[in-house]
Amino acid sequence: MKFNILTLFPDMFPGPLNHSISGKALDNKKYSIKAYDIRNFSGTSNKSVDDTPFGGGAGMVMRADVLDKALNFVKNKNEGIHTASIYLTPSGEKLDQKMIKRIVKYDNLILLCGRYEGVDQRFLDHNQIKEVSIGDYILAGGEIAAFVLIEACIRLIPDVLGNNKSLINESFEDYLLEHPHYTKPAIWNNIKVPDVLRSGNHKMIAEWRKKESLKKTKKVRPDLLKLYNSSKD
Ligand code: 6GU
Repeated sequence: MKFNILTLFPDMFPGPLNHSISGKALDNKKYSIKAYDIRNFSGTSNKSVDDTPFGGGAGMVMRADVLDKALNFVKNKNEGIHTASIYLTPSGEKLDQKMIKRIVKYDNLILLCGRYEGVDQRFLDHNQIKEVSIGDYILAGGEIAAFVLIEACIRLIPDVLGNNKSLINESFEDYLLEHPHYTKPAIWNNIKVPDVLRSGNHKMIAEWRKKESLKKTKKVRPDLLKLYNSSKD
Protein backbone atom coordinates (compact mmCIF):
# COMPACT_ATOMS: atom_id res chain seq x y z
CA MET A 1 0.00 0.00 0.00
CA LYS A 2 1.18 3.49 -0.84
CA PHE A 3 0.13 6.65 1.01
CA ASN A 4 0.56 9.98 -0.81
CA ILE A 5 0.03 13.02 1.41
CA LEU A 6 -0.84 16.49 0.12
CA THR A 7 0.06 18.90 2.90
CA LEU A 8 1.53 22.30 3.73
CA PHE A 9 3.75 20.52 6.30
CA PRO A 10 5.50 17.65 4.47
CA ASP A 11 8.22 17.51 7.16
CA MET A 12 5.63 16.10 9.59
CA PHE A 13 5.79 12.76 7.66
CA PRO A 14 6.49 9.92 8.34
CA GLY A 15 6.88 11.30 11.90
CA PRO A 16 5.27 8.89 14.38
CA LEU A 17 4.85 6.26 11.65
CA ASN A 18 8.62 5.70 11.86
CA HIS A 19 8.15 3.98 15.23
CA SER A 20 6.85 0.71 16.64
CA ILE A 21 4.78 -1.58 14.41
CA SER A 22 4.34 0.97 11.61
CA GLY A 23 8.06 1.84 11.71
CA LYS A 24 9.05 -1.79 11.29
CA ALA A 25 6.53 -2.25 8.48
CA LEU A 26 7.93 0.87 6.78
CA ASP A 27 11.49 -0.53 7.04
CA ASN A 28 10.23 -3.83 5.61
CA LYS A 29 8.52 -2.02 2.70
CA LYS A 30 5.05 -3.33 3.64
CA TYR A 31 3.87 0.17 2.74
CA SER A 32 5.38 3.43 1.55
CA ILE A 33 4.64 7.04 2.33
CA LYS A 34 5.34 10.15 0.28
CA ALA A 35 4.47 13.68 1.34
CA TYR A 36 4.01 16.45 -1.26
CA ASP A 37 4.16 20.15 -0.41
CA ILE A 38 1.01 21.82 -1.77
CA ARG A 39 2.95 25.11 -1.96
CA ASN A 40 5.05 23.72 -4.81
CA PHE A 41 1.89 23.77 -6.97
CA SER A 42 0.93 27.37 -6.19
CA GLY A 43 2.15 28.77 -9.50
CA THR A 44 2.58 32.23 -7.94
CA SER A 45 5.82 33.88 -6.86
CA ASN A 46 4.68 34.25 -3.23
CA LYS A 47 3.66 30.56 -3.13
CA SER A 48 0.16 31.38 -1.93
CA VAL A 49 -2.31 28.50 -1.85
CA ASP A 50 -5.42 30.10 -0.31
CA ASP A 51 -7.73 33.09 -0.66
CA THR A 52 -10.66 34.80 1.06
CA PRO A 53 -14.04 33.05 0.93
CA PHE A 54 -16.73 34.20 -1.51
CA GLY A 55 -19.69 35.40 0.54
CA GLY A 56 -17.41 36.67 3.27
CA GLY A 57 -16.65 35.26 6.70
CA ALA A 58 -13.61 34.35 8.73
CA GLY A 59 -10.58 32.41 7.55
CA MET A 60 -9.11 31.43 4.22
CA VAL A 61 -10.04 28.76 1.67
CA MET A 62 -7.58 26.59 -0.26
CA ARG A 63 -7.73 27.26 -4.00
CA ALA A 64 -9.19 24.66 -6.38
CA ASP A 65 -6.63 25.34 -9.14
CA VAL A 66 -3.64 24.82 -6.81
CA LEU A 67 -5.07 21.64 -5.27
CA ASP A 68 -6.01 20.27 -8.69
CA LYS A 69 -2.44 20.69 -9.95
CA ALA A 70 -1.09 18.88 -6.87
CA LEU A 71 -3.64 16.06 -7.17
CA ASN A 72 -3.03 15.53 -10.88
CA PHE A 73 0.73 15.45 -10.34
CA VAL A 74 0.33 12.63 -7.79
CA LYS A 75 -2.28 10.81 -9.92
CA ASN A 76 0.02 10.87 -12.98
CA LYS A 77 2.85 9.41 -10.92
CA ASN A 78 0.60 6.51 -9.89
CA GLU A 79 -1.21 5.81 -13.16
CA GLY A 80 -2.85 2.39 -13.45
CA ILE A 81 -2.86 1.79 -9.68
CA HIS A 82 -6.17 1.29 -7.81
CA THR A 83 -6.40 4.71 -6.13
CA ALA A 84 -8.78 6.51 -3.75
CA SER A 85 -8.59 10.20 -2.85
CA ILE A 86 -9.57 11.35 0.63
CA TYR A 87 -9.87 14.82 2.15
CA LEU A 88 -9.43 14.84 5.93
CA THR A 89 -11.92 17.28 7.41
CA PRO A 90 -14.14 17.52 10.50
CA SER A 91 -17.07 17.83 8.03
CA GLY A 92 -16.52 14.35 6.59
CA GLU A 93 -18.05 10.93 7.20
CA LYS A 94 -16.85 9.60 10.57
CA LEU A 95 -14.02 7.06 10.34
CA ASP A 96 -14.56 3.63 11.92
CA GLN A 97 -13.04 0.16 11.62
CA LYS A 98 -15.50 -0.78 8.85
CA MET A 99 -14.37 2.17 6.74
CA ILE A 100 -10.71 1.28 7.39
CA LYS A 101 -11.40 -2.23 6.06
CA ARG A 102 -12.85 -0.75 2.85
CA ILE A 103 -9.94 1.69 2.51
CA VAL A 104 -7.19 -0.99 2.80
CA LYS A 105 -8.55 -2.61 -0.38
CA TYR A 106 -6.94 0.23 -2.36
CA ASP A 107 -3.27 -0.02 -3.40
CA ASN A 108 -2.78 3.74 -3.44
CA LEU A 109 -4.28 6.49 -1.29
CA ILE A 110 -4.06 10.23 -1.85
CA LEU A 111 -4.71 12.03 1.45
CA LEU A 112 -5.35 15.77 1.35
CA CYS A 113 -4.68 17.48 4.68
CA GLY A 114 -6.55 20.76 5.01
CA ARG A 115 -5.52 23.80 7.02
CA TYR A 116 -7.42 27.11 7.07
CA GLU A 117 -11.24 27.10 6.94
CA GLY A 118 -11.49 24.51 4.19
CA VAL A 119 -10.98 23.86 0.50
CA ASP A 120 -12.92 25.06 -2.55
CA GLN A 121 -15.91 22.69 -2.94
CA ARG A 122 -15.51 22.59 -6.74
CA PHE A 123 -12.19 20.79 -6.34
CA LEU A 124 -13.78 18.10 -4.14
CA ASP A 125 -16.80 17.61 -6.41
CA HIS A 126 -14.83 17.61 -9.66
CA ASN A 127 -12.42 14.93 -8.40
CA GLN A 128 -14.98 12.87 -6.43
CA ILE A 129 -12.94 13.12 -3.27
CA LYS A 130 -14.25 11.37 -0.17
CA GLU A 131 -14.42 13.56 2.94
CA VAL A 132 -13.41 11.76 6.14
CA SER A 133 -13.41 12.92 9.78
CA ILE A 134 -11.75 11.06 12.65
CA GLY A 135 -14.29 12.17 15.25
CA ASP A 136 -16.45 14.92 16.68
CA TYR A 137 -13.81 17.44 17.73
CA ILE A 138 -11.75 20.01 15.82
CA LEU A 139 -8.03 19.67 15.06
CA ALA A 140 -5.85 22.45 13.66
CA GLY A 141 -5.35 20.52 10.44
CA GLY A 142 -5.76 17.17 8.73
CA GLU A 143 -2.19 15.90 9.27
CA ILE A 144 -2.74 14.21 12.63
CA ALA A 145 -6.00 12.77 11.31
CA ALA A 146 -4.00 11.34 8.37
CA PHE A 147 -1.63 9.62 10.84
CA VAL A 148 -4.63 8.04 12.54
CA LEU A 149 -6.10 6.78 9.28
CA ILE A 150 -2.75 5.50 7.99
CA GLU A 151 -1.83 3.62 11.18
CA ALA A 152 -5.25 1.97 11.31
CA CYS A 153 -4.68 0.78 7.70
CA ILE A 154 -1.09 -0.38 8.22
CA ARG A 155 -1.91 -2.84 10.97
CA LEU A 156 -4.40 -4.58 8.65
CA ILE A 157 -1.76 -5.15 5.94
CA PRO A 158 -0.87 -8.88 5.88
CA ASP A 159 2.21 -9.84 7.97
CA VAL A 160 2.44 -6.44 9.70
CA LEU A 161 1.19 -7.67 13.07
CA GLY A 162 3.44 -10.40 14.46
CA ASN A 163 0.57 -12.51 15.72
CA ASN A 164 -2.36 -12.72 13.28
CA LYS A 165 -4.59 -13.77 16.16
CA SER A 166 -4.40 -10.27 17.63
CA LEU A 167 -6.77 -9.17 14.84
CA ILE A 168 -9.47 -11.67 15.78
CA ASN A 169 -10.72 -10.66 19.22
CA GLU A 170 -10.38 -6.93 18.71
CA SER A 171 -12.74 -4.26 19.90
CA PHE A 172 -15.28 -3.29 17.23
CA GLU A 173 -14.89 -6.55 15.28
CA ASP A 174 -18.38 -7.46 16.46
CA TYR A 175 -19.39 -4.18 18.13
CA LEU A 176 -18.22 -5.16 21.63
CA LEU A 177 -15.34 -3.55 23.50
CA GLU A 178 -12.55 -5.81 24.70
CA HIS A 179 -12.66 -7.53 28.08
CA PRO A 180 -10.10 -6.42 30.72
CA HIS A 181 -6.61 -7.94 30.66
CA TYR A 182 -4.36 -9.06 33.54
CA THR A 183 -0.77 -10.26 33.86
CA LYS A 184 1.68 -11.20 36.64
CA PRO A 185 1.95 -10.69 39.54
CA ALA A 186 -1.29 -12.50 40.49
CA ILE A 187 -1.61 -10.22 43.53
CA TRP A 188 -0.61 -6.59 43.15
CA ASN A 189 -1.31 -3.85 45.70
CA ASN A 190 -3.50 -6.37 47.56
CA ILE A 191 -5.68 -6.74 44.45
CA LYS A 192 -6.13 -10.27 43.12
CA VAL A 193 -6.55 -11.24 39.46
CA PRO A 194 -10.02 -12.81 38.92
CA ASP A 195 -9.75 -16.52 39.93
CA VAL A 196 -11.38 -17.80 36.75
CA LEU A 197 -8.45 -16.51 34.64
CA ARG A 198 -6.09 -18.78 36.62
CA SER A 199 -8.43 -21.79 36.61
CA GLY A 200 -7.21 -23.24 33.31
CA ASN A 201 -10.86 -23.81 32.32
CA HIS A 202 -10.95 -22.34 28.81
CA LYS A 203 -14.72 -22.52 28.42
CA MET A 204 -15.30 -20.63 31.68
CA ILE A 205 -12.62 -18.09 30.77
CA ALA A 206 -14.28 -17.44 27.38
CA GLU A 207 -17.67 -17.02 29.09
CA TRP A 208 -16.21 -14.63 31.69
CA ARG A 209 -14.53 -12.54 28.99
CA LYS A 210 -17.73 -12.30 26.95
CA LYS A 211 -19.69 -11.24 30.06
CA GLU A 212 -17.08 -8.58 30.89
CA SER A 213 -17.11 -7.31 27.29
CA LEU A 214 -20.89 -6.89 27.44
CA LYS A 215 -20.69 -5.19 30.84
CA LYS A 216 -18.03 -2.71 29.71
CA THR A 217 -19.77 -1.93 26.42
CA LYS A 218 -23.08 -1.32 28.21
CA LYS A 219 -21.36 1.05 30.63
CA VAL A 220 -19.17 3.16 28.31
CA ARG A 221 -20.65 2.64 24.80
CA PRO A 222 -24.41 1.98 24.97
CA ASP A 223 -24.58 3.02 21.29
CA LEU A 224 -22.31 0.08 20.35
CA LEU A 225 -24.30 -2.33 22.51
CA LYS A 226 -27.44 -1.45 20.53
CA LEU A 227 -25.63 -2.24 17.26
CA TYR A 228 -24.40 -5.50 18.79
CA ASN A 229 -27.89 -6.54 19.90
CA SER A 230 -29.41 -5.76 16.50
CA SER A 231 -26.63 -7.68 14.74
CA LYS A 232 -27.70 -10.78 16.72
CA ASP A 233 -31.38 -10.54 15.64
CL1 6GU B 1 -9.96 14.90 9.53
N1 6GU B 1 -9.43 17.33 10.42
C1 6GU B 1 -9.52 18.31 11.33
N2 6GU B 1 -8.93 19.47 11.09
N3 6GU B 1 -10.19 18.18 12.47
C2 6GU B 1 -10.78 17.00 12.68
C3 6GU B 1 -10.73 15.95 11.78
C4 6GU B 1 -10.04 16.15 10.64
N4 6GU B 1 -11.43 14.92 12.28
C5 6GU B 1 -11.88 15.33 13.44
N5 6GU B 1 -11.50 16.59 13.70
